[in-house]
Amino acid sequence: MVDKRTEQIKELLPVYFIMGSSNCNGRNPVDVLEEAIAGGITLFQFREKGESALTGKEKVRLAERLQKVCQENHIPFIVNDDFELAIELDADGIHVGQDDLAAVIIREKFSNKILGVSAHTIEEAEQAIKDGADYLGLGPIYPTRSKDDAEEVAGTEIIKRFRDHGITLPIVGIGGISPESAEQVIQAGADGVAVISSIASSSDVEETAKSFLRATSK
Ligand code: 3NM
Repeated sequence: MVDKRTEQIKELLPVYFIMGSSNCNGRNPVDVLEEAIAGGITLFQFREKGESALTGKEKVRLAERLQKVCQENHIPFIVNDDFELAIELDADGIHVGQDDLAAVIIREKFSNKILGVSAHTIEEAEQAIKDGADYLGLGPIYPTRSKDDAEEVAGTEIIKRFRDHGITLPIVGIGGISPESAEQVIQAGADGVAVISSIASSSDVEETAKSFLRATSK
């Protein structure tokens, strides 16, 4: 039986937009987020990474502005990796990778918030499930330029493999996903797609977000 929390998480995942200031082609991230929300994104993650990433007070200030936009539009606000920031802002959730603070510790301190974990192997996925993850991020599905230390391209097969193994936790595919490829990711067994560049650097952010929504709701 699928529980209510799992169903609620699945509903948030179809078009999971991720970005920070360095992903927006010099545009104001607040404007980009507003346009993405107008196009129908279902969840947002603040991921301030890379060489030109903001730090300290500037990072917090941007996070607060983006969180406010999310709150006004009833889109949950997830923080990538930075547990202190997630606590400080009382974010709706946190997403961690395998090299970040252990999911089990976060779940202990962040008991009723959304917890996402990136996994690349069945073992990592099973550990994340034990630790109390709400969803798994699997990738990179396709080649990506948005993550310097990305693993080898896994293809949509990774999603099929995890589902065939009996993993029922909600899954988002991530890495190089476009509106054209999103449907394949869903067909492989994902509940949604997590996207940075295709939306953040689109010349028409709202229309691109709409295309993702159409592709994932087929
Ligand atoms: N994590 P884009 S790939 C943040 O494989 C991230 O775990 C990945 O950005 C993983 O949509 C990735 O621009 C980057 O390819 C996704």
